[in-house]
Amino acid sequence: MGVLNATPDSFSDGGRLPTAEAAIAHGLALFEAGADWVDVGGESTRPGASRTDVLEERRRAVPVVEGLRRRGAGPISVDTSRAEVARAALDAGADLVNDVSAFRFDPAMGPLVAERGVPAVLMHSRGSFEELHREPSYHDVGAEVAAELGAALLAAERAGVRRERLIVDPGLGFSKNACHSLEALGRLDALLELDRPVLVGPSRKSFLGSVLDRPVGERLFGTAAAVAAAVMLGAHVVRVHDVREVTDVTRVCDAVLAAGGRG
Ligand code: PMM
Repeated sequence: MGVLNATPDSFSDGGRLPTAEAAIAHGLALFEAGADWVDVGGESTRPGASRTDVLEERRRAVPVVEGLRRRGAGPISVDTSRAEVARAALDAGADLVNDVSAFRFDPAMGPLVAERGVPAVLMHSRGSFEELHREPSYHDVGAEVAAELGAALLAAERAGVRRERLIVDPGLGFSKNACHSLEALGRLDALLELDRPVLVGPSRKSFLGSVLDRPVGERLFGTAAAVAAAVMLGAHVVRVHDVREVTDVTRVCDAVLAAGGRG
C-alpha cells in the first residue's frame, strides 16, 4: 500500500505535493513502482496536528482520487475518519476506506461503509483526535490492541459491515510510545487470532527513529527491517512511502515464506 499524503503538514512528506496534479502524478508513480494499492489522505495525523477543516480535507483528497481513477489507476483507499469525506471519495471512485479511528470518531462511518458494501481498514488508536499521540498505559500491548480491535470489529458488524470486508491494523505510532509500537509489531500473532487480514504501517515512523537515532529522512533501512519483520510475522499488507525499495523487501520475504520459511 503506497502512501499518498495530499497534505501540507504530514510528518515525513508534508507539502511535497502542493497541487492535485502533483499528487496524481505521485500516485501513478507509486503504482508504477509496484504498489498494489494507494492510500490517499487529506488530513495529517502527525503529533501536534489539529483537525483539518472538513471542506479542506475533501478539497485535498477527492480530486486526487478522481484523477487517479480517471487515469485507470487503482485500487484506491481514502485515509479519513470522517464519513463526509469518505462518501465524497467513494463517489469519486475510491474502493475502500482507511480509518485511523476504527470508526470511533464519526458514528456515520460504519453505516456508510455498510451501505456502500466496501472494505475498510480498522486501525487501533485510543482517545480523541487530539489525544492520538498521547501515551496510554498498557499491561500487555499485544493482547490489549487485539482485544480493542476485536471490539471495533464487533461494533462495525453491528453497524452492518460484513466481517469479511474488514482489515485490522495495530496503529504503530498511534496511542503508543516507541516500546509500545515495537511490542505491537512483535506481537502480531495476537492480531492474527482475529482471523482478518493484518495491515502494518511502520514507514519512517518515530519508533524507528528511537531505535536508530536517525531523523525521518534516514529511516529507509529501518522501515525495510520493520516491513521484513511484519511480513515474516504474518502481516498481509504494509503501508509505506518508499514503494520501489520496499517491494523488493516484501518479494524476498514472500519467497522465503513460500520456500517454507515460516517457523
Ligand atoms: N499511519 C499514518 C496515517 N494513516 N493508516 C493506517 N491504516 N495505518 C497507519 O499506520 C497509518 C495510517 C501516519 O503516517 P503518514 O503521516 O506517513 O501517512
